[in-house]
Amino acid sequence: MSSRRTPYNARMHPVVHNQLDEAIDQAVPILQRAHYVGVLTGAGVSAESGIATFRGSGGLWEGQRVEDVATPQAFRRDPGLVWRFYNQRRASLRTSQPNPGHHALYRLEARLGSDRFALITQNVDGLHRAAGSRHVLELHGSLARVRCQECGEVKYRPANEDLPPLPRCDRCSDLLRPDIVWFEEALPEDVWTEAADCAARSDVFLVVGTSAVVYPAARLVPIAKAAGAVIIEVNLAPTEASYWVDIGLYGPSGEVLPKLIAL
Ligand code: BJW
Ligand code: ZN
Repeated sequence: MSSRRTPYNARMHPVVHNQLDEAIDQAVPILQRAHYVGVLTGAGVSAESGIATFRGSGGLWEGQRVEDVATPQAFRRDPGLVWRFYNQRRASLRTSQPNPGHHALYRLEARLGSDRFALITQNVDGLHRAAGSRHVLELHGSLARVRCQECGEVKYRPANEDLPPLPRCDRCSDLLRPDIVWFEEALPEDVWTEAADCAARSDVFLVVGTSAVVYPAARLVPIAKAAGAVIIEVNLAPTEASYWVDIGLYGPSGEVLPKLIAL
């Protein structure tokens, strides 16, 4: 067969592919013995659902300066531009479904019980809950909620609902904003505190599909490590978190997680 026809994974990563099977075999018994499993996910876990990641080629921010759309200053300067960006993202969710990676994490929680499992996500797409996961901590907010910039009221507005170009609050008529954590904004304190507690309680901590460059989310990895967790990374390639990682499973999470969790 010519190299043009060889499947991408086999052509680009023949050695890594063999190592992947061995690494999964190593990770499975560790996961089976775990008493408490914490998971940190990022945009990569939703890539196979057709949702763009943030960084790198084809990333959401390749054609868009982050400071033009994902900061409070940007919203003050041009709320119409920011809402156009978020309304496009809400619209793209209408055709997105959870993929086998989301489903595998749901099965892991179902097997352990929600009191022995926490799914901490940086994603705002709602796909973990759509897959059935229950103990989900959304660090960076949700595309399915809006918040009044004046009175702070938060409303659930699912992505299949059209919003006007500049939506307004029913209570005080001021401008609504996406209930998303932008750069330089604090994470919701209760969510962050619970996430840090769960990381510290984990004896296995999975880091899935995140570049681990955004703080404070990335701090959860050393928090779990310092508390004695085995750190397992699932990603296409090593990341900033890899320094802390005990077992690296380098392949698409929609393929790796079902194997890891089925066994
Ligand atoms: C696959 C795959 C497949 C692909 N299978 N894998 C200097 C040092 C430390 C911190 C700072 C600093 N300067 C500024 C800060 C603070 C800042 C920060 O961290 N900046 C860094 C970028 C330097 N953090 C903040 O501002 C936070 N707040 C805060 O710190 O408050 C205190 C404060 C107050 C006042 C002043 C300063 C600080 C808030 C952070 C909020 C981040 N929000 C965003 C945008 C939300 C809006 C939106 O969604 O539109 O959240 S940023 C963006 O990045 C988004 C994501 O949740 C987040 C993480 O990205 P993620 O998920 O890791 O995606 P990618 O694209 O980076 O990576 C994808 C990965 O998947 C890759 O590794 C691929 O290989 C992999 N992949 N396909 C498996 N199939
Ligand atoms: Zn209001």
